[in-house]
Amino acid sequence: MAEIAELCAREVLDSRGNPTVEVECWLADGSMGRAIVPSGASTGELEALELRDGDKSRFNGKGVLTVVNNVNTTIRNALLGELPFDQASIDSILLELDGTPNKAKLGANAVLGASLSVAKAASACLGLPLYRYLGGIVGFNLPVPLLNVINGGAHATNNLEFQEFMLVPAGFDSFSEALRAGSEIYHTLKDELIDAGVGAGIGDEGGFAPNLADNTEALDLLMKAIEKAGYKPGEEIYLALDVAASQFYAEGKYKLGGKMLDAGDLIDHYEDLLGRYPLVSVEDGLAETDWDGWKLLTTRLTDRLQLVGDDIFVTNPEILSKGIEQGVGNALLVKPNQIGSLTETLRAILMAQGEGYHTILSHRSGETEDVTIAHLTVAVNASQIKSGAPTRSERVAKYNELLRIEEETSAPYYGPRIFNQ
Ligand code: 2PG
Ligand code: MG
Repeated sequence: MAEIAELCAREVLDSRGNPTVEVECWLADGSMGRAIVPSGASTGELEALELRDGDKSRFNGKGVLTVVNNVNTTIRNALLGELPFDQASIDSILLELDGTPNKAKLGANAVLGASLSVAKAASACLGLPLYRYLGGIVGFNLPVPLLNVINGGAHATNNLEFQEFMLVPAGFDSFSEALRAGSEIYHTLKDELIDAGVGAGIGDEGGFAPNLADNTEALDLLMKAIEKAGYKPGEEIYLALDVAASQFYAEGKYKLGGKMLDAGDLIDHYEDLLGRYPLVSVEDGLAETDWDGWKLLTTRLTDRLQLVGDDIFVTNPEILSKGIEQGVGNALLVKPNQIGSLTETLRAILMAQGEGYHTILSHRSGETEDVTIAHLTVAVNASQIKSGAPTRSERVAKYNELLRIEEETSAPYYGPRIFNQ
């Protein structure tokens, strides 16, 4: 029997140099699963609680020794002797143990680390890659990568309000060709930024963080780089934004380019951008508390744009179901650490897909070498993955894992089938 024989955690560093938790689950047969939990910067208000020590003498208060201790004592005691193969029952033990609606007692980072490490140990024990263990023979598509090549907002110290400007290489026959195009355009963009004298330093997700006149200049630079690299915008390469609008929203107004806009003005702006650029996706186009604005945005643009809910849904099945009922958005951004367990993450994904919402597995701005989201993407047939720029190992690790899966499975690329092509 391969029951859980040991569960242990340690404090490690994420890509921003902040501490985070790594959990190992060991089974009686010697199989091991290891998971590292990422961390966001532009977090949704209703995300499950990321527990930190608050002890200013270590890591500026960001240490996670309490979380490590919670895994090594309370969670370990509850899971020792359990079989790892029924993920739903493992996660319900964890949820009961925590007992709060937002995992405030043990910390969502403790619960998720444990949850994922058990799933990985189970897959190792069966000799299956994680995507196969979780997806069975049903998970077999390779996602379109959303490559964040210009960073702004909370992920950079430049002047761009929009957080992410992404390349969407959907018009290719394979994931590897799409990724190659993304990489080539990234390097062309770098030359362009140097030539323009606007700086080619990078932000948290590996994209460039130039100071530009406004957000539209970033889109113009992308268009130029796509063409200069020899690709066709609107045919091979599309554009996507994560506006992260909650970050510049206060008292019912959006502060953009020195102007105070209401939701309707901002929707007009997106409509204008749609006419000028091959824009296919806008994430968090309005603030997470602006539900009326979101309804208007969806009514007006749902036929022409993928409208992705990140901060507004926080991968929470209950909030998503409210969103579906009220006609909010048409796509779900999926971040396992927003909700804090694998089972709840899968529930949110299945709910979204059942309602015809696209699903996009996502990294966090503070990432690690952990590649779980690449496997999850394939397991659930998500049409897209968002893992930052095609540079920096914590970002590229996910794309590289998808290259391996592509080679292993000859899985078809989602590209040509999305965005109504
Ligand atoms: C987002 C994410 C990832 P963060 O807003 O979509 O790009 O950022 O992890 O900072 O919330
Ligand atoms: Mg986002």
